[in-house]
Amino acid sequence: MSLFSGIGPVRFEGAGSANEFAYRVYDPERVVLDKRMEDWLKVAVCYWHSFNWPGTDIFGAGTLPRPWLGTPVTQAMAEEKLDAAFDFISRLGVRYFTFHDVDAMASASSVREHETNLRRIEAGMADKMAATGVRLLWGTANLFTHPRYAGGAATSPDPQVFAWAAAQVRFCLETTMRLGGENYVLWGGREGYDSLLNTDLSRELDRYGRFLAMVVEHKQRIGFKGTILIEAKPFEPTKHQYDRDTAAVSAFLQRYGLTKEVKVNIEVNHATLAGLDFEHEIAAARAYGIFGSIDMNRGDPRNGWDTDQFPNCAQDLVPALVQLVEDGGFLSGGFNFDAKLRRQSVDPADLYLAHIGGIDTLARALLAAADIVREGQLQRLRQERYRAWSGELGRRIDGGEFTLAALADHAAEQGFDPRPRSGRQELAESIIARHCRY
Ligand code: XLS
Ligand code: NI
Ligand code: NI
Repeated sequence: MSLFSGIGPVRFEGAGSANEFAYRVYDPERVVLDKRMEDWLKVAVCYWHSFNWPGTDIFGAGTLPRPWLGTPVTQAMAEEKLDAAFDFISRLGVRYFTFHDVDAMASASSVREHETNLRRIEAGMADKMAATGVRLLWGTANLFTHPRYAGGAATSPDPQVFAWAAAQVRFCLETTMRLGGENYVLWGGREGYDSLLNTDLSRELDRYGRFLAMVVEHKQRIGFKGTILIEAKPFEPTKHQYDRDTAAVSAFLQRYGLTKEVKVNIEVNHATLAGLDFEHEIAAARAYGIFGSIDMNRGDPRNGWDTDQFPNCAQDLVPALVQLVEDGGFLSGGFNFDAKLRRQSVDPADLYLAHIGGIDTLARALLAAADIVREGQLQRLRQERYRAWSGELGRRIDGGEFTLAALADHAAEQGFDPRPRSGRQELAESIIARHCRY
């Protein structure tokens, strides 16, 4: 018995169901373009928002009943949380989970105690995973909550803080590997600055590069086969975060020679905070060859915070899902629901309703995207738009045959006088809209 035992198991009942605790669209077994829906989406429940966040905000105390929370967290409390988390995840019928070290373990005040307490909860997790079949999409170390990280972790002015961060990542990477984790995530929560007046940006970037190189070296040393992922975010908690978006991460990885080893975990609300579309971040990651995984949520268009709400509009997600379907799915990533309840959603039922709604939204977007890719109209529209590049002139430019001067001469000789052509944007938008019928 746990806080979440009153509900479920949640099953697919179809569009006509009146049961709010059933999936109307998400059917794990449904085959979409030769792949089971569950394998396309690889849905994960996150430990932190779902079981570790008590419903506090900057003005108010916790509102959600989470009896296993307190200061310090004892091993018994960590185990009660583990029971509740796996009870919820297996009743929800989801195959993956994600966690930060400190979300799951008993509180620790020294490096040694941290390792011991993480190992203890790892043993409990391994038992739960074996008993339920739930798998680990990724693990991560929390390098931002503890006061020692106020000035950064890898970019801290204090090398002892850098060393603490190294220890946490080492232990968490090893735990993730032993639990069969498919990826390992680094979100640089405090890797940035609040003021340039007290910040040596150049040294901080080099330290961050050094830290990441150490993580990659350790991954190789222990033989972790999963993917290392960086999660970009432009600000919050710091005023400026070094991993502000996928393009910045790509440039950073190139500068420190890590493009082959590290990919990105793209979060919807982080993209929008950066002033970018979610689908832009995916397109950029694919173009740079660093697309890894997705943190699913949404922001509120009326404010500039990382509100981490559950997604509820399938149409917004279709342009991203089209790209995923074109790629044939994730290599090692998945859709981690990095989403949290509102403070007034105090019933255990609300956590189910939030995930069911979000997962059905994702399933709707997947079905629409699969239809679009199968029919091929959008792809043809794009091919047509660039068709001139398959002609002689395009091939010669792409092939590097012209210098700038030679091309200028050629344009003058031939008397080029190109006319604007329709970009067919409204048609492309209509294709997306009319396929949203699930
Ligand atoms: C915070 C981040 C965090 C990461 C994991 O904004 O999204 O939840 O996903 O550290
Ligand atoms: Ni995230
Ligand atoms: Ni976030």
